[in-house]
Amino acid sequence: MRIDVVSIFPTIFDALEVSLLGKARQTGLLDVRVHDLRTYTHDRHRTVDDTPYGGGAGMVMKPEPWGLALDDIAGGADPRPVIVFPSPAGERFTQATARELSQASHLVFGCGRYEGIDERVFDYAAGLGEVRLLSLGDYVLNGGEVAVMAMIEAIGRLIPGVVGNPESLVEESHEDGLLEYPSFTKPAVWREREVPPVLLSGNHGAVATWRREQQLERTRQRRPDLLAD
Ligand code: 6GU
Repeated sequence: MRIDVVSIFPTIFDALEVSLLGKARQTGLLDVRVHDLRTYTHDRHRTVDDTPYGGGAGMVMKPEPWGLALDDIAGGADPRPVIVFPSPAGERFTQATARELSQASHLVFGCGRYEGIDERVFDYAAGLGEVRLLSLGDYVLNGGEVAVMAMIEAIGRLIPGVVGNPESLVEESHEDGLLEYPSFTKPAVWREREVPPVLLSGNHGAVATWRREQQLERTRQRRPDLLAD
């Protein structure tokens, strides 16, 4: 999978060089390229923002650098990429979104800062690829960079070969609409706290039943919204 990221803080994405995703880049499973939006400006101050028409607080990202960046990165790309703009005003990014995007061969992430990007950029981008505005949840980050890091990690680990043991992808929170069951390792007693005896019983059926009950109970307590659907 090819991933392009456009940002005014490209070094934030240095963290993608470590851990599983770093390995996937080394082995060629993931081709991540980070672009500094300011390289697509032409003025002496490399300006990427301006005041909003109609007034109001904050600054808006100018369309011209975004147009040049998108032309360079997504223009004429075959197949057409999926172009993601992280935004607290977007659709919710979920495990299902991560699965869907892990099937794409080329993703482009455009990270906005300030009060957002000039709205016309999204319409222009729709001429170059499939545009998605995606939000991590109902809170506000200063910019899209940290959200895009999270999305790349959620998507990247679903690409075949990135996670060594594919079975570890199945029994996880959100894969079956429930939270994950609790996990324990040795020692069997630690600081007076015992591992649930069923896990030491060797009875695989009883273990599976207990884990399912734990998943349901935790989901009911912590995330009743997941059981509503
Ligand atoms: Cl995707 N971007 C920003 N700026 N804030 C967010 C978000 C995204 N998701 C939740 N808050």
